[in-house]
Amino acid sequence: MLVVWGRANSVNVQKVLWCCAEMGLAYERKDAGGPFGIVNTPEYRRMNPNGLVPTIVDDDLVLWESHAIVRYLAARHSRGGLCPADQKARAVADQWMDWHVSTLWPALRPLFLGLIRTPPEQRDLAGIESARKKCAEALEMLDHRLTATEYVAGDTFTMADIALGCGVWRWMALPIERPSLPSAQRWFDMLARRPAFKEIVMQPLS
Ligand SMILES: N[C@@H](CCC(=O)N[C@@H](CS)C(=O)NCC(=O)O)C(=O)O
Repeated sequence: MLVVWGRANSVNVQKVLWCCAEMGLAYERKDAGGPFGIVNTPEYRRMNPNGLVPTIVDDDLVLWESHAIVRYLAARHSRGGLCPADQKARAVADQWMDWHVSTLWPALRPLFLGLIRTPPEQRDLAGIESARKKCAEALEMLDHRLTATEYVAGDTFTMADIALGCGVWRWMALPIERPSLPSAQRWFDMLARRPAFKEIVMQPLS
């Protein structure tokens, strides 16, 4: 059976778990990272030299990097579904997944860490506000995209929605001022009606 290493409150682990749940794919999750440690043991580092989660073990394949994992699982178990069969549609899904890594998450991560993982008296308020503005600018791009299509990569739900949805939930759940982004909100509301998203991703931030 597929094994997923990683604590369930990690944004990157949640992408993998949500992907599996959407496909009805059975897996065993093993806690690692954060308070569970394990990621610095020689055994874990042999699987994932970064010492980060998630890592999956699927028969003889050991794989890390959440988007590589989501792409692999979707291509293997849901070609024509979560992984678009059409090359151009797939390239668009890849594009937005890469954008999450290169643009949205670098802005969102300091906001999340600043507000959720840093005690109030130690917060860098100017840094938090600057990250909030950067996120809002990035999400305006997503909002614009979603004026043209139902979902991120086109008119069907794909792996790109999984990658971005996990980040955008954090934006929605943080105690911050958010600009009105009607198309992104419409898309988020559709995600929020998916049982697996609700169960795996829409959890209190920690
Ligand atoms: N680019 C990697 C980033 C992985 C990452 O930063 N994981 C975080 C959790 S979201 C982690 O392992 N942090 C250390 C820990 O949990 O001990 C991916 O997408 O998988």
